[in-house]
Amino acid sequence: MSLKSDDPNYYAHKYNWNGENGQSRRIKILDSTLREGEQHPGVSFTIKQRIQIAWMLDSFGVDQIEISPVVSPDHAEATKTIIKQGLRADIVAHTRAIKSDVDIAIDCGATWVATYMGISDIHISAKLKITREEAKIRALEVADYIKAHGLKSRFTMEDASRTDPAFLIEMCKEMNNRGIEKISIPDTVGIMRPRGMYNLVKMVHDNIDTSKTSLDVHCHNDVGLALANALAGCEAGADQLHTTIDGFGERTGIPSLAEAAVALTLIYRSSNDLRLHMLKDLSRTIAEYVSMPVPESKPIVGDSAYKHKAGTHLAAILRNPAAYEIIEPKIVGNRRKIVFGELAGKNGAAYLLSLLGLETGKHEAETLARGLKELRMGDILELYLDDRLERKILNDAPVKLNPAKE
Ligand code: HCA
Ligand code: CU
Repeated sequence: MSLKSDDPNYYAHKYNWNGENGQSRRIKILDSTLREGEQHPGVSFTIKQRIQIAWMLDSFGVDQIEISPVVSPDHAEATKTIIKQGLRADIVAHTRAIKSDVDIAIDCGATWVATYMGISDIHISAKLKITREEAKIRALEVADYIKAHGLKSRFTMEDASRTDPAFLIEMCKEMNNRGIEKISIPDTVGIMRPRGMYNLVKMVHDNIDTSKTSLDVHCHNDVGLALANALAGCEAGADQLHTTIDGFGERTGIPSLAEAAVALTLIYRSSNDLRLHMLKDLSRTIAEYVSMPVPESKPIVGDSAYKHKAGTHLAAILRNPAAYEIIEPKIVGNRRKIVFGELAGKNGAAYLLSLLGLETGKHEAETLARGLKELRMGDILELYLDDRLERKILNDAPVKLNPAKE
């Protein structure tokens, strides 16, 4: 899909697709709110909440939903019930690379199992306390066990970004030969830069038969690069990235579902049928469940994501919000607001006067703008501005606004 030249995002799109055809292949989403998300301090759901979240994620349109049945009997119960719902998304049971864990997943009725094992030297020595060779034997035994049970599976090369490439490739080839459907390449500690993640995923991609085994990327956000890194991994050949609602996860988490979904749809132009208008509700639901407010500045779903404040911005927004918005708030279930205060300027002031049915001449607008500054009270008032009707009031107002002079 290419944008028309009168679209405000047209040139940005050209830079983004320099030399490419502007249509990326479909990138899938695995959402791990129920597994990685619950690893965030303070996050823990009830069985009912887990089921509700799974339904919402499924109707939003993610491809896979990950949950760990091995954490507790309650998690096993939730996994079992969610699998029974017959959702469209695959339900992926996440377990350690241990046969008894896989048995728990099987008991829950899982058809998709993801096992993980740390394969960097530090994980092998400090966590597993075995040798590389023993780690490999253990991983392959579990892979064979999973295949013998006719399950679809993913193997996660935990701490892949800090693993000796020769060993990583050796392990990936073994899994590939066994017909393991997916390999996850995580940046478990969030150490990568986008180009590094690209190189890592490309290396694995070039060394396996991806018609048999596709690649997932799972990137941690320790330095704030998780989504950028995950997208770079997809550019290098991964076809699925991992998210959680609002980015919850171990420490600082992984990419947020909302940011990933909008990046894929709007910026990467990856064809999908995600119901983006559910994003704000998904975020609100989780915030309620965990009793943690969504930070106002959070992209896409935060309350300030579509607030406009500076006078120059207000002047433009009141005529055409595309001047400062790349996607309309209602598309992602959010709402636009304008903030009135000392920064509002005379265009903002004129609009406020028009809403109140007062005179909106140049003089009145300037007086109010000055008054707002002199109050020294910062932001005084916020108003929704989400439909044409409200802007029509402005357009019908007698005062001729001139943004160039603002
Ligand atoms: C963990 C490990 C993991 C696994 C990722 C995956 C990671 O927290 O137990 O299975 O794709 O970050 O490496 O989340
Ligand atoms: Cu993780």
